[in-house]
Amino acid sequence: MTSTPDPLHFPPRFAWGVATASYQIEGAPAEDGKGPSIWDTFSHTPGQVRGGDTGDVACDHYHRLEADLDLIQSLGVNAYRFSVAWPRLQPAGRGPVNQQGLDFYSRMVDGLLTRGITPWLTLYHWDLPQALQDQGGWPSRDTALAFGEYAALVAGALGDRVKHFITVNEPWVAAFLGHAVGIHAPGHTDLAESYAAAHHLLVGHGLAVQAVRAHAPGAQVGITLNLYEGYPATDTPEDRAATRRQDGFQNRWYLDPVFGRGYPQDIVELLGDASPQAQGLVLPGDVELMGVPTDFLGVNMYSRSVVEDAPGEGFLHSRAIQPQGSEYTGFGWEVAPQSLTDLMLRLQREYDPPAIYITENGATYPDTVNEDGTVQDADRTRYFQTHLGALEDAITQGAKVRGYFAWSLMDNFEWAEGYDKRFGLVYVDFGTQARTLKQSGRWYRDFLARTRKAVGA
Ligand code: IFM
Repeated sequence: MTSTPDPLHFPPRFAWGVATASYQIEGAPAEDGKGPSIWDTFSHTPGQVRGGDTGDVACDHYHRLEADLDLIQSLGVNAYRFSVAWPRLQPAGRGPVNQQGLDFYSRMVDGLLTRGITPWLTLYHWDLPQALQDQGGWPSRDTALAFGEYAALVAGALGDRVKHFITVNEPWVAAFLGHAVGIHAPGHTDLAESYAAAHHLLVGHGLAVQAVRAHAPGAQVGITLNLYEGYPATDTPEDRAATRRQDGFQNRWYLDPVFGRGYPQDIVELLGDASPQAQGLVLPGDVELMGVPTDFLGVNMYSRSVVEDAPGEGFLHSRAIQPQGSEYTGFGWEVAPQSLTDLMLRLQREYDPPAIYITENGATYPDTVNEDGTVQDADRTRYFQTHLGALEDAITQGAKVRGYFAWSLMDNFEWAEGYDKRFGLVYVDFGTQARTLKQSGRWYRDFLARTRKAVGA
């Protein structure tokens, strides 16, 4: 059973934060020497993003940095997770740093530290330099090598002040939605290509960990995976086996290599010719590189999967279903807080990470601004309450969870859904750029204030 969270049950020095990503909030796509990313290209391709939306302006965060840092501070968080836009630093993906791009993130880091907020820097949240895509993108091993160089550059430039690095955000999304389903940049639809991309994202992760260790000594580094705990639709052996396959596809394909075990053999076999092994992409040393030890596992959790056997459907012969009687968010994702407890306990039991950070958790609902200017997002508020309650349950049962980042600080460019799907604690009027703290934002702020009081901070 999940409950409302008790501040006292979270460990001391817990990271309490909010999260964002560069392309989703910054705007300024061609300013101060920035090069184009695959998301600039993709969003400008007719028919790819709902309503023809692009990230050209987004939350205009690039021009509103100081005010947004004040906004973050007003929530009472002690940590902020953001991502660096690779093409701001290296406009063509390789080569010397673009100083103006670096200055922006340097100002951000200083502004956070001045406000008593710990920066959590994600190196890759999907905005690959277009120049690297033109040379083959993630399906090419060269992109992983370039990513290692970029990671060294960022760690060297900011590692004197940034002590927490996340290498890659959600490789499953970048690889599968970008290269097999085609609804994310670069918009390709080839299963084998998507597994080549996934492999190089994991190799790139390993190279980035090594780069952070070399150039930012003492910093902590890990990867963020989007994980869904799986449950069989019925208790039949067929549905249980299908759930295991789905888990291999979604979770174990990334967890196993990151924890040094290489790829799960059951999924390698199901993939056949599309597997990275069959494509000859797994080079000697790759298993060690992908599994290079990290300091924490970042987990993005939104929902669970309920799975039934479906012979002949896709290479997994399974199907995710939406159980009747459940509650769903505006994305049609089931609200399933108990699965967060189950997921945390399972990760601790099966992989034993040194620490787990929830690097994203949140919900989209169709918000409306009332006549008095308030946004009463009771559903989202309850979502945060119940998920923090579920996290508390996992912690009291032994999961080493050390931080939580709400997704997201503010409404932003939600990828293929454009501005239609709002995830923010803060409502953004995209016409005026006015920011309004929602009910959920007030709840989170007040919960954090109670937490600080409870621990005497
Ligand atoms: O907005 C995204 C984010 O960029 C990555 N994780 C999921 C969020 C909601 O879809």
